[in-house]
Amino acid sequence: MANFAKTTLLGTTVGATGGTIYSLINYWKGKESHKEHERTLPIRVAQFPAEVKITKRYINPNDKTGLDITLFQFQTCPFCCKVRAFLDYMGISYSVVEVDAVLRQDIKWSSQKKVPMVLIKQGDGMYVQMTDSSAIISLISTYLNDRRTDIGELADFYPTISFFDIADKNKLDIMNKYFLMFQERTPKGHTKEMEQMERKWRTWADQHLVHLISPNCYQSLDEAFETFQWFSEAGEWDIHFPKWERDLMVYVGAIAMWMISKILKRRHNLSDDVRGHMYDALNIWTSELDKCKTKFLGGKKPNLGDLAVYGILSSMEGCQTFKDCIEKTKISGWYYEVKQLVQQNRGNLLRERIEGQVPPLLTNVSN
Ligand SMILES: N[C@@H](CCC(=O)N[C@@H](CS)C(=O)NCC(=O)O)C(=O)O
Repeated sequence: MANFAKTTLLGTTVGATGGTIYSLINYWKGKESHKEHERTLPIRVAQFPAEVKITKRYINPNDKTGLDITLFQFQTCPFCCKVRAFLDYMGISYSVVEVDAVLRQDIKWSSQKKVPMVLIKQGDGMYVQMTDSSAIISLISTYLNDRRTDIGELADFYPTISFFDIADKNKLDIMNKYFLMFQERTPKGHTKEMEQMERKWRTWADQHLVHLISPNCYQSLDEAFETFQWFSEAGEWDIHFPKWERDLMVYVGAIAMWMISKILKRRHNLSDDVRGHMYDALNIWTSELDKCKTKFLGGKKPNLGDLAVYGILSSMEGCQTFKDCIEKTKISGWYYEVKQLVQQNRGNLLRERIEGQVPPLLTNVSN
């Protein structure tokens, strides 16, 4: 009995001491780790990944930017639609790699697993790899404003930083992603207020509007299947993927997204009336446009705020949610005006499926 008491006491003491030491180590490690905010510059890739298949290109004969951009995307991902809306509106030529959302073979070479992702050729022939739709748009906009600095050099204005969020989770984000780096060359007529307004709505599009898409478009299993049928159509999956892969993407994707949308709905504190939240958001946007008393947020022409909201909404154009929004809100006038400009400025579509080395972007190619 005495032995048993001794052993118990010893066990408890060792356990308690071990536990305390462990907690203290974690406490100090945690404290220290909060000081470690890594800052990493965008990745450079020496050669275009040989195994990647270019699915199509948009070639604009009027594009004088000299940029060589490859966009890795899912056709109907809202963030990818945002990048395309921007590139198209700006009349920039680019190549597209349509990534299989389930198997993702075309981004296997990359340590970054999210789309949109771009590879942009730098002056030294290497490719700078950028992720995050807003960072991509800010980087290219910065370059369009001042083409004297190489795009590779400008990319270093957008490093990835690690930080701890309010739930003490270690997160990564891209610094300055809503900022255009005008340096000493601010465009004529550009004001601080305009910049702040543009940034505010770009942020709203990323932090609020986009989070309403999944809970709406995958609200029920029926709606999720209908949405994935639209993805298959819009992404031309019948051209790019064999039937088994297409079916896998539609069935696995629809069921997975239907389940994930429930988690997203809770995460973003949405009630069961998910359509109501979407209508409210669009009413906030159209009231802002009314307040501006101009056609677009950017005045006579769309700015990056208009293009962000348009791009995100365009991702669900074939879905029931979109049809309901057109019917139940005042979004359609502004939406179709932006769409017309985006389509009118877009380069000519050149379909191809090239394996291996990518030839340079061609110019003067017509449909
Ligand atoms: N903040 C990023 C979000 C990108 C993002 O979440 N993309 C999704 C597709 S819509 C993705 O790649 N998800 C795959 C994954 O998280 O592994 C951006 O603006 O580009």
